[in-house]
Amino acid sequence: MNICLINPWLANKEQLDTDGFIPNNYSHIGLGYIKSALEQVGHEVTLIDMRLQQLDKEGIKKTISENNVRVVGITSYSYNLTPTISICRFIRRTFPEIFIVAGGFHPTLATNDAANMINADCFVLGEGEETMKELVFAIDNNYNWHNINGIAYLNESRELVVSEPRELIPNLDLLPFPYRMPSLNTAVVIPSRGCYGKCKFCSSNAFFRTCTGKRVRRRSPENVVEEIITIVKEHDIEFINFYDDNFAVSSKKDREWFDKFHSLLIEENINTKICVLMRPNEVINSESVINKFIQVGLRRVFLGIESFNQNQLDFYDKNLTVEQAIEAIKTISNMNVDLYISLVLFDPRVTIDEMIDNANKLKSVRKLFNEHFIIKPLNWVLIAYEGTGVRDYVVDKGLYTITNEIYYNFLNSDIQELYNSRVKWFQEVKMFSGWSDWFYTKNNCSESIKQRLLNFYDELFLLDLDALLYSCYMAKNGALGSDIFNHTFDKYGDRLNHLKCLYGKLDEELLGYLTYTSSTKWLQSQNHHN
Ligand code: B12
Ligand SMILES: C[S@@+](CC[C@H](N)C(=O)[O-])C[C@H]1O[C@@H](n2cnc3c(N)ncnc32)[C@H](O)[C@@H]1O
Ligand code: SF4
Repeated sequence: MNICLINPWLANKEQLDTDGFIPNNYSHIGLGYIKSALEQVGHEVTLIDMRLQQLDKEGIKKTISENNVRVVGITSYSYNLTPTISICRFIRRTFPEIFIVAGGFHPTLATNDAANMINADCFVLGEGEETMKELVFAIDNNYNWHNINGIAYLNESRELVVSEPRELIPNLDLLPFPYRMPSLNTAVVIPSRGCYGKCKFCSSNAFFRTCTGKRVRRRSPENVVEEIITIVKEHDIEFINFYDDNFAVSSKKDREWFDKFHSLLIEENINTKICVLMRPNEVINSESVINKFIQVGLRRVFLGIESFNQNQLDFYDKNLTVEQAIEAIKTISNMNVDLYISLVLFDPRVTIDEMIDNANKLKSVRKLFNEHFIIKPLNWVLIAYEGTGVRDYVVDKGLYTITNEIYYNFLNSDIQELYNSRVKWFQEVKMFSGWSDWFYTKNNCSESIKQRLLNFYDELFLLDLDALLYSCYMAKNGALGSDIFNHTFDKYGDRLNHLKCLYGKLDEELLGYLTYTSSTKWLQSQNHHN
């Protein structure tokens, strides 16, 4: 049967251009897995990545018409629900006979909402490889598909029906390698699925908990290395992003896994640059493993630090102390590997004193700045995704402004005023978020530009924190958002203008080096080619 899988466009073009650290060049691996699984049992599958291919609805229409498609599968996140709704509506109108399936994080975690908003015949919950194969088999043979595990649909009375949960795939080695679109110079590999963490804000934690079966599953080192070899041979790849939720190295079992993986990389003489995501606690006492990894290509570690305030960490159920967080940062920044940390400033219940504590500690962390470790500031707000504990908290406290929105009011009115002022401040500094990928850039630019960039980031970080602390004290004294912003701007406007000037000069000199720019160039060449 002919099937078309779609990764929708983002909410708007501005989001695409200001994704900050996110290069716009990843092929959607979740859909890549579904495509390979369906092809393995003989189906013809076309994958449309609207973002990567810069395709609009007409592009979808053309692909569906040319390929005689009977089933469309669309992936849906909470952050791009609006385009998902609009694309499904368009497909329904243009091709009423096509069976539409929606899967991914939003249908899994907000099934009722997804079913009522997205015009699809069936929603796949949890991991989709097996469910989609069974669904397509049933449709192909005119069998009843309503009893398949891991799905939901609206019945004739528009009531939501949810079938038995689908078990998580126990042995990931049995899956065929995911299809990947040719993309610039970066590939995503998923060596494991699931995480032992219980973070209250985390959709991934919530997603895997909706399913039955073992949550954390790691592919064998042999299987991961075989995929890497395939990627390196078939695609012109410079970076490989390991998107495990947590690349674990701390337990005895993890270290045995790593030793095998390490020896295979050496045996196969693989030379690539690898980035991993890790919980900070994994790093502590793991220097020797990480150093070994650096020898075979580890180039960047991403740590979810979240906050330097213990109350915030505790509210998130991060199971981490501030001391551990700082130790993890120190450990990595002393190594020959780049460090990226993820932070949250605002959450539904944060107080001004906690915010001040967090900002002051952040400022002290700046002392660790070096070419491996810089922090890009700007606005970090905890999002209350459906299915998470933070969402439950927000609902419980009646903090929602609009139903089905991920945004909320803050419990504390001074934080609300501070936030309102920061939204305006962000308008002033958001131009800087276009600096896509320092870690990539610095390896490609001259020593003098590198130094100027480092100074620029340092000044930007300090300015943002000084402005934040100043705003916090005003909010603590009961000032309103617009006053907080105006006074902060009066005080820091000159420093901001100085940075804008620096930015303008660096921007011109750096055009050739940014991944952001090169991926834009690549997209243009693809369009030209088409
Ligand atoms: C890689 C990744 C990225 C990459 C690439 C994203 C991409 N679209 O490919 C980058 C770095 C670009 C990225 C960015 C962001 N991400 Co991200 N990212 C991930 C990560 C770590 C892995 C995704 C992945 O490849 N998983 C492995 C594959 C196999 O799983 P999958 O894609 O979910 O697909 C499976 C099932 O969901 C299902 N399925 C999915 N779609 C469909 C469709 C059909 C038809 C069917 C049948 C089944 C099905 O079957 C698949 C196979 O089993 C996840 C966390 C996670 N554990 O998944 C977060 C995650 C998806 N990201 C998230 C977020 C919030 C973001 C950002 C908004 C972060 C930010 N603040 O900027 C941005 C937005 C990106 C953008 N603007 O497009 C959230 C989404 C929350 C939500 N509820 O929607 C997640 C869950 C992280 C989290 N802990 O909350 N991300
Ligand atoms: C893959 S984790 C980082 C690595 C590792 N799993 C960890 O938690 O330390 C993803 C990061 O995205 C951020 N994040 C996840 N869910 C979020 C949400 N709902 N709102 C804001 N940021 C979020 C958090 O900072 C989190 O650390
Ligand atoms: S450790 Fe990271 S991936 Fe795991 S639950 Fe917490 S935020 Fe999510």
